[in-house]
Amino acid sequence: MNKTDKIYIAGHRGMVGSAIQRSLEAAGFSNIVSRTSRELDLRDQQLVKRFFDQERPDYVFLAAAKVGGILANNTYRGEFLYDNLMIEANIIEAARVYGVTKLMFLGSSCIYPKLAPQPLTEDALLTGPLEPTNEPYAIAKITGIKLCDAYRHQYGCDFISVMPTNLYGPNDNYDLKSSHVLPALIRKFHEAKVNNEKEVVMWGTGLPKREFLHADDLADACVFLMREFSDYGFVNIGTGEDLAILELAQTIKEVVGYQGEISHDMTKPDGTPRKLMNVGKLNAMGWKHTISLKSGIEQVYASLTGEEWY
Ligand code: GFB
Repeated sequence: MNKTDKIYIAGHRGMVGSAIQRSLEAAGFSNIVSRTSRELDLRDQQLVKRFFDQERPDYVFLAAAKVGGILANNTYRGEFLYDNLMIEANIIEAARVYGVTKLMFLGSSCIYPKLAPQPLTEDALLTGPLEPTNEPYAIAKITGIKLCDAYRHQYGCDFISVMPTNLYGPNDNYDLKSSHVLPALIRKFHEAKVNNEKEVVMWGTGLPKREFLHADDLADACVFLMREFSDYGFVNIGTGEDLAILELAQTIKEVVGYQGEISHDMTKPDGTPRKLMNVGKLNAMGWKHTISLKSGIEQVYASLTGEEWY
């Protein structure tokens, strides 16, 4: 990737896309194109083709997706499957037709079988049944990986895939119905502190374990892999460390400075018991995360002043 190459970031307003944009700009890349979802509906094949015809990007970061936490995934199952299939198929096909030099497709750690051996190595893909709460999203993301591999095989396209673990960072979603656990708990603890509430209700048992990566670390890894990785399959991106959701809640409680109790809403699902990434492949290539979970949460909490709900 040269500094003047034209780079299209699909999903530049989201947490991941905006982090990739910051990372590229900091590294001196100045020819970045993007469109909001209002300007370009990525589910519309004709519009996507027209955009690629006009802009002719050299590189594509495919970070646009319909995303959400466990409840949103489980509720809007049709949208999570259809929207994500359309977005990735339209962009990957247009990238082929309009001769994109290299494309990176971003997936998710939920592509792995629910009970795959931990930590999850890349070869565990398609070795068992998926976690039911996010099966539609996972199937769409698995299809994206397979599309990149099939296009590499049939057409020689340099299209690669990466699988990030659970993410957090600037531009996260704080809507309590659709968000992931980390932003949801930041909001819940903050509001409980401000309103002097006696308890914060978290979902499920708190026993499932999750790994969390700051979006800035993810973006750095994506730019690194765009340069260093060109092959079939994909590369896990994570920290290689996880903790129980209850431990996460206690960490956030401490950062926020909330003094009350934590209780559990057992009507909400736990989801997959554990999804810890094996990041051996990425580490062996020379990349490691730099932002610890505690300092990342402190950083996010300190910069929430602009958030509407805050
Ligand atoms: O982050 P999360 O929504 O998604 O939930 P997943 C992780 C765990 O935190 C679950 C618990 O066990 C939740 O029950 N949890 C506790 C909460 N309190 C809360 C809360 O207030 N809000 C939320 N949202 N969770 C998603 C997948 O799975 O992760 C997606 O559905 C994607 O497909 C994404 O892979 C990264 O980690 O379970």
